[in-house]
Amino acid sequence: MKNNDVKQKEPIVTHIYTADPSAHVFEGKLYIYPSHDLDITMESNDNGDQYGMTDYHILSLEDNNTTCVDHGEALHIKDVPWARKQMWAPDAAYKNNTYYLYFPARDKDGIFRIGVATSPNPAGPFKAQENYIEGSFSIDPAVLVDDDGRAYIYFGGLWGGQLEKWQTGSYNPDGVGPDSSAPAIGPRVAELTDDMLSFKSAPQEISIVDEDGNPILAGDEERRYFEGPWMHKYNGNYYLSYSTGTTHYIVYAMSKSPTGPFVYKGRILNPVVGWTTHHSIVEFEGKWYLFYHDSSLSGGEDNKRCVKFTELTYNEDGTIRTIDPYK
Ligand code: FUB
Repeated sequence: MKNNDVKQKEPIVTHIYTADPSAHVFEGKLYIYPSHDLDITMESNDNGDQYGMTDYHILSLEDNNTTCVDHGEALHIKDVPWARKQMWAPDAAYKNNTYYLYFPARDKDGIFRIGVATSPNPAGPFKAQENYIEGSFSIDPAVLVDDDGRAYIYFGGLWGGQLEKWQTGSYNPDGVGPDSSAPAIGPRVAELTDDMLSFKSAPQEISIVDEDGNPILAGDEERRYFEGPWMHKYNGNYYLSYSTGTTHYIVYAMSKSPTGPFVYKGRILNPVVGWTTHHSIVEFEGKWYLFYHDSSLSGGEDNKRCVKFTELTYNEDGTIRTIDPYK
């Protein structure tokens, strides 16, 4: 792979703004499923109104030294019957000889839901289901198809992602986060049905604890879950990695089970230029890579980001070495 030897990592594409990269190896290539940031200047707010995305473009990298291919528009919001605005961070999965694109958007009532679209090709175009996944809410879906064929979807994000509003199991527009001394809100996980289009049962909250088994608290902003979950497996362990939002780290926790509880382990990526940080982790041709974004391409505008990647390495005990994006 190129880019690994340069200190200032380069964006994988510069003709469009991209963010929230979910990387997978499909058909021997690296496919990247990012958000497609609009080329507009917007003031940032805590509700995320500056992220007004309307479509997805899928990117691919063949191997060493190939340029990244933009496969064009794979899905537009006008072709998603239930969605009104803000197509945020997507993910993709392969099963049943079909590619599935999972994506969040606000529905007609302004509530974030998660939809799914299908295609025979990893680069799309994708055809959306008529309605969002029943029982879905919030943002940032990430799907793991486990070695036994069972598939799990992880999701959830605070603030604009509305996760605070779902603590009772139904939508409370006035819902706020817990006190700083109470356990933090966890991401959600649901097993997917065999056709990958529905939840098998109601989503469960994932517990993230410290090395002593105590829950990470809401006030522990350097470790608590904020948004952008990713799940990968290495040497039989499950790694849940995520953004800490307000403190701008990508951190991770480990478990022997895909549904946890997960034990907090440490930082993967130090803060990048721009408010958000969002990543994925993938193995390709015997090496592990971290895909992430920053706002360097736009000179620091939060809503105009660019996807980058770098190599990720493990220590002997399976812990991950922290990456500084600019060293
Ligand atoms: O791209 C919009 C939102 O910003 C994503 O859903 C979050 O994870 C953050 O990156």
